[in-house]
Amino acid sequence: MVTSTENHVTSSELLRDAEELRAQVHLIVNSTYVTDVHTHIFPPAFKHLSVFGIDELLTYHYLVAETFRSARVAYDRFWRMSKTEQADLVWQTLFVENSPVSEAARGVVSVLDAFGLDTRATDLREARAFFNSRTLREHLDQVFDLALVSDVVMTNDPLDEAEARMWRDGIDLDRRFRSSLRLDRLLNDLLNDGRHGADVLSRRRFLDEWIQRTNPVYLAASLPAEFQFPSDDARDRLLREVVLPAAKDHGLALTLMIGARRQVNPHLRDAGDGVGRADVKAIERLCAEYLDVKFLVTFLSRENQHELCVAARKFSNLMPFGCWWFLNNPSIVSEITRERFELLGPSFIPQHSDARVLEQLIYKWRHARKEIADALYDSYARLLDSGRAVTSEEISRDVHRLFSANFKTIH
Ligand code: FIX
Ligand code: ZN
Repeated sequence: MVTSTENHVTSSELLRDAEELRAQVHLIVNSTYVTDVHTHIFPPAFKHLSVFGIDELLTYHYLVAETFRSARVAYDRFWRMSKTEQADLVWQTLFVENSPVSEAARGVVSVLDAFGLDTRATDLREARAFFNSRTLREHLDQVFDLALVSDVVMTNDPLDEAEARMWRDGIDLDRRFRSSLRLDRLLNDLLNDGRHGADVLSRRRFLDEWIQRTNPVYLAASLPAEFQFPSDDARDRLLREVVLPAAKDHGLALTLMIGARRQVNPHLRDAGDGVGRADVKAIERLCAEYLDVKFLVTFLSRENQHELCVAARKFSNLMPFGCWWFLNNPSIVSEITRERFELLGPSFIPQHSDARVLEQLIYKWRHARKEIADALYDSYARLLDSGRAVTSEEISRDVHRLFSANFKTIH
């Protein structure tokens, strides 16, 4: 907890001056460690799954999609290139020939700047030399410190053979990395493979075995925009007969990420997914029927955000989290976070990074903290106008709740 600050405000002093209030909010938001509740990063023990450095940062699928909008390169030619060649093309296209003003491009600038590297370099020599000189373990510690991240939740797929093998062989897990079991293949791919409703018992056994092996903080799935509950399909049956009973029996929350339209343009590979507006009523029905299961929910469509807040007011087993993927832009993060404060007070999880490359933790959290601090300041300033000042102790309590305590309530 922050007890005093540069301008010598004591923790219990009422903050009646707007500028002092703003300074305190920014100071506290920018010094409180966060639990990152959904990422795709892995510790070094996961070998090739643990990725970092400039080539990985530049070949992030967000930037690949943007590169195709400006570079004259055919899909198959791009995919035949080595990672180094792809990174060179992305840098040349988005950072040399254009100003990197998109959120994903600015993110790379923020990372380079955090390490004191030239953000206007005309090639990647300096950046490559720097990242190659790092030992992964030290680098990992520094990235977590720079991002003020205490721990992260990985996305663990028991149906990915390479990852499953590592778990079976035994992994000495860095305690900052928590696991979550991702059930997309179990829930979605089955719909297409003709084995409708097949084998509920063996799937439950499989899930129990992996829950035991990986000790996850939650079970998770992403669902298409068309997701309905209830529904007369195999997914509904698997949810009711396998996933929800397993969540209940093991005391695990279910995280649902709804609204990705997979492979709208398959030529773009990982960058080829789009967005669709989903039906929030499906989540209301799920929460109403399974009051003893906790649900962490995020929607990809901006149009679903207000309804998600309203649903969360009705169901205390529903925890909205994050501004996912195409929503993770300052203007939209600002809008959603303000809407959530107004409808839910501090009872939500404002952001997750979705980082795929280690150093993305730095920019995703720095950028998010700015929007969260601005939105929180405005909430307190309105409160002040209405006749109630807050103390820095209360700000610390609220930020701690947003950044880690709300997540702890679900596991
Ligand atoms: O389904 C997910 O967890 C998505 O976040 C990813 O698959 C997506 O590709 C992504 O990286 C979004 O940020
Ligand atoms: Zn993700």
